[in-house]
Formats: sequence, C-alpha cells, structure tokens
Amino acid sequence: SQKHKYNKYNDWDTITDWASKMASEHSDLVRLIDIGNTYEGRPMTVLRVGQSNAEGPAIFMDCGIHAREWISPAFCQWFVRELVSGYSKNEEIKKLLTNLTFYILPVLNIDGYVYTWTEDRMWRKNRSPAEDSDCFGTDLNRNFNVSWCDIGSSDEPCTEIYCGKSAQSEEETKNVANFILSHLKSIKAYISIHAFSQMILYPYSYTYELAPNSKELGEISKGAISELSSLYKTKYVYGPSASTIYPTSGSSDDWAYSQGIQYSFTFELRDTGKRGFLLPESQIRATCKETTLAIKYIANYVLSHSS
Ligand code: 0X9
Ligand code: ZN
Repeated sequence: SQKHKYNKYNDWDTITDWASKMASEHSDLVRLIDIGNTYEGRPMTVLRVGQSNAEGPAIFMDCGIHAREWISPAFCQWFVRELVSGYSKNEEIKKLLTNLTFYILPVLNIDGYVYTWTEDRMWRKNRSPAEDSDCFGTDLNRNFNVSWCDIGSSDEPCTEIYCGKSAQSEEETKNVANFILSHLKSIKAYISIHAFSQMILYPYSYTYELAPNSKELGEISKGAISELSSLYKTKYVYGPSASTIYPTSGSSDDWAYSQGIQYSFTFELRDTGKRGFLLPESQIRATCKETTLAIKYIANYVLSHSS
C-alpha cells in the first residue's frame, strides 16, 4: 500500500494499515473493534478512542456511507489523529478523552469505496447485486430500519437511492446497527459524515414534522457552525433534514434517533457544488480543521449534558 497522508485521499489498504498503526502506537487510547464483514468480505473496524475502559458516555461517528464522498473518510482519519495527538498537549482534548468514548468508523461502505478507486470514481452505493436485475448496489443511507423505502427512496435497484431488498438487508447496515444496539446504553450522540453542501442536518428526514428536541438540536448546530466558521468563514446552514436538504427515508441518523439517541446529526462537508464530490486534495486540511471544531463543540455539549 501507499504511504498514509492526512492531507491526501488514502486508498482502502492504506487506511487499513493506518488503523492498525494507530492502535499499536497508541494502545493506551485506541482499540480496534471488528463489527463484521462487508458484502465482499472486507472487515469493518471501529476505532474506539478514549482513555477509560469504563462504558462512559460515547459518541459514534461514521464516515464514507457514500463511496464517492472521499472527504468524509479523510475527515474521520484526521479527527482520530486530532484526538490521539491532542491527548498529551491539549487540555480540552484530554478532558474529552478522559470522560467520553469516541467510536469512529472511518469507512462504512468499504466495498463501494474500493470501487471508486478502481472502477468508477462516482460510485455511491454498496456493491451487493440486486435480485432480478443486472444492477448493483443499495444506498446504505436508505437501508436502515426506519420508515424504510418510503419518501426520498426507491425500490428500483438501478437507481442511486435504491433502498435494498428489505430493511437492513445489507451487511454493512446490519453490522453498524448491531454495534450501535449493543452499545445503546453509552452512545449519546450519532454523527454521520457526508459531502457535499455545507450543512448540519438533524432528524427528521422521513417527515416534515419536527423532532421533539428539534429546538435543542438547532441550537447545538448553530453553536457548532459558529465554531466551524470562525477559522475560514466557511458558510454552513443547518436545520431538520427533510426541509433543509430533502426528505429521505431509511437513513442512519433517523434510525439512530429512533433508537433513543437524542443527539443525531448528519454533516454535509465542503463544498457547495463547484467541485462537489471531487473536492481537491488542497482543501482537505482546511475542511478537516474546521469540521474538527464543530465536532468538538458537539462533543463538549454532549459531555456536559449526559450523566
Ligand atoms: O442523500 C443523502 O443520503 C444525503 N446527501 S448526499 O449527497 N451525501 O448523498 C442527504 C441525507 C439527508 N438525509 C438525512 N440526513 N437523513
Ligand atoms: Zn452522502
């Protein structure tokens, strides 16, 4: 594999080696948790980052549900480094890692990600074949078991928003859902990182109704954006997913929320469409630095609002 770089896009083999290295070089802070295999048999590995072995409050964050959104896995890698390197030199990070656990899945849709490196840069879905169709791939952000295959989703396998054979029919979705369910007592926040549009979204996506704590989620988003934009003045908007971007059903954030995880967010990182999914590597550093500020804001909020 290639040499791992934080300001470049890394292929899957390089990300795998990087994860092992993080765990071996920072064994006091990082553990790898195998949550099951993808459709094509690749192991999905969550990095558990945190000081304590106790099951304190936790934040689950995933990157790369959509294969072509390369800035997303780049951010998860950046954020892990931010945590491990900040632990010894930054009081804020030290406090977070002493009191919180981060579960970080750097690439959720690994098969799709590999496919974007080898066959089709613009691939979005996973790589499982459909029944009775020559088309491949389920949109994993339509496959979760919440209002499954309803608004903003399609039962036609050849579309980009195919919901799959059934709710949580896909290995990748099942593995994530099982992991979250088995840590439901500790996971207080769920954050899903996508691109692009520069938005922070929160439930609901499958209905225009407001979520019970919608006002609080809006205030958290506003605070996170004010941190984010303090660095480079990047313009972000926020709001309930359905009305702010478009309605979707079977999405990960709505599912996490339906399981009682009250702080559920989807980030759409840079840009607003000029380069879109093909965000140049020259923007990785700034995008990751500003997004780190937003995630730290949410983490601090969650920490001070969970007992
Ligand atoms: O369509 C999607 O899944 C997301 N946009 S993307 O361009 N990254 O594919 C939007 C998701 C909005 N819905 C939820 N947050 N549930
Ligand atoms: Zn996406």
